[in-house]
Amino acid sequence: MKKKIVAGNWKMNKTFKEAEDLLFGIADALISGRPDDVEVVVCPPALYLELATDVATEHDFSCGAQNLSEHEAGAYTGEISAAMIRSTGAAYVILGHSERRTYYGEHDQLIGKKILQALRHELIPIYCCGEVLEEREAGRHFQVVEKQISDALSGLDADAFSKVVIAYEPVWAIGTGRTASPEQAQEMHAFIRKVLASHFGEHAANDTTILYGGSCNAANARELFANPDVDGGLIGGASLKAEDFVKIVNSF
Ligand code: 3PY
Repeated sequence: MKKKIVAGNWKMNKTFKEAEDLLFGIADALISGRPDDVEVVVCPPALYLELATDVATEHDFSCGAQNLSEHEAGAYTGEISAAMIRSTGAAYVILGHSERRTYYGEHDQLIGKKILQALRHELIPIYCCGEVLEEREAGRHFQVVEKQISDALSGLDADAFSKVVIAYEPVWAIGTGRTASPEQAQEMHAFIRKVLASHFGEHAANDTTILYGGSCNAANARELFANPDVDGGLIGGASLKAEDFVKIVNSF
């Protein structure tokens, strides 16, 4: 079932004390008002997940991790498993973010394995896809996103796919202050829905939550979220200030 979601991707930011302040800041700001039909998800560094899920449970929001291992358990120094993440009470995990693709060489076959691992442990994957600037300028953005989706998701059956959330994040809009225009976002989201329909059927595609990510902030969220195929946002920098983040939540 399609939901509206606003998810904050904190990336590698905040010390423990700062994380605590931000979590309580978000909780307080949400108390002052929020739409009933928007799920709020906070994705801090994994180290703070247990703290975050404690605050989230009391204040009616959810938490997610930013990555997980494709392995179940064992000798993988530095890795964090899906079972560990789930055991903190987290419900979501961001997978395939362009920073993981660019800096850690993650590709869609690996991301596909991570998606399966998340689903095995009842975590909802937020699968990120999106083209780089040269691909958009060369007019290949639809082709690129279609291939990413096919490579990472087409192995899922309809039931498994029904749990996946998609985030379209044009790489040229991440950390650059440049945002896709509402028209560009809508055009790509509608295209993604068409690709999903060809793999999983029209009904499943219409039920899929597709978020926009890439310099989405309190000033542009309303225009982006007004589009029929934009079901919310995956928020980077603007999720690091409680007031801005909750303004985005209230942009629906
Ligand atoms: C951004 O907005 O910068 C993001 O990468 C969100 O994931």
